[in-house]
Amino acid sequence: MKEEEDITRKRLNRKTFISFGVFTALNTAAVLTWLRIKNLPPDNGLLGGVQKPVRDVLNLNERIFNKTLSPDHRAKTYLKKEALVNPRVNGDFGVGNDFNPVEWKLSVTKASGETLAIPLDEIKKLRKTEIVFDFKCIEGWSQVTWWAGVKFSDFVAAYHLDRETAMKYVGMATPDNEYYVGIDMPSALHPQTLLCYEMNGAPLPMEHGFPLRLIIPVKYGIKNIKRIGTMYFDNERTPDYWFERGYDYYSGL
Ligand SMILES: Nc1nc2c(c(=O)[nH]1)N[C@H]1C(S)=C(S)[C@@H](COP(=O)(O)O)O[C@H]1N2
Ligand SMILES: [Mo]
Repeated sequence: MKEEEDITRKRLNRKTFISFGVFTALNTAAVLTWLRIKNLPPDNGLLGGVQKPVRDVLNLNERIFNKTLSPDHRAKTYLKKEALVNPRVNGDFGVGNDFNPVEWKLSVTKASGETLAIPLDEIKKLRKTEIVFDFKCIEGWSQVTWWAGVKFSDFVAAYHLDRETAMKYVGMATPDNEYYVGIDMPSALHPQTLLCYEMNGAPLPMEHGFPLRLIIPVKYGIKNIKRIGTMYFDNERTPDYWFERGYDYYSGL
């Protein structure tokens, strides 16, 4: 009995020793690689002030996330009967109960500083567009869903927001400012981008962003802000909730 225990202990010791050795070797390799990258001269020209291996990874990210957007780059569409009847709800920042639907108006800050307050009825009078597409969340799930509203491009045309759309970015925030997105203007003006007030042929449910949300099929779910309260324009990137938490600003598909 005693002898067996001894043998087991020796085996264990040997295993621990090997594991520790491998662990140390891997760590040393990682630290050496890091030191090598850190000590490379950052190039302030082409590489934008970071070392080459770091820039390579950033470039790869950009290639993946920021495909040049052209109006012919369309998200695939589906038939209405393919849409989910009860799509899942994800993300409730700025979509809480402390909200008075009766008082809601879309607030649009113009380039002049003047603010428009547009009721939902007025938005519903504009040409209605529907889309069924595969809504993709960055968490790794997607679902085919059916939405309707006014194209962002029709909306800005109806309200003569040309000085505004000549700027590079549009920002949208929930009425309580808890959630906010920044959208590059080409993506906002894309023909599939909607200011949406209906899901599955019925008014937008509260948890999906009543009364008005953004549906922007060329971007991940994070950019599809629910319950828009305010809209504003800028030549600099407007604030973005998930960008501030490390996600890609464009989050394009
Ligand atoms: N106001 C607001 N809009 C939001 C979010 C949020 O937390 N708050 N989450 C986003 C994320 S991550 C996703 S995937 C979609 C989900 O939309 P759904 O709940 O209608 O399926 O909403 C987006 N818009
Ligand atoms: Mo998401």
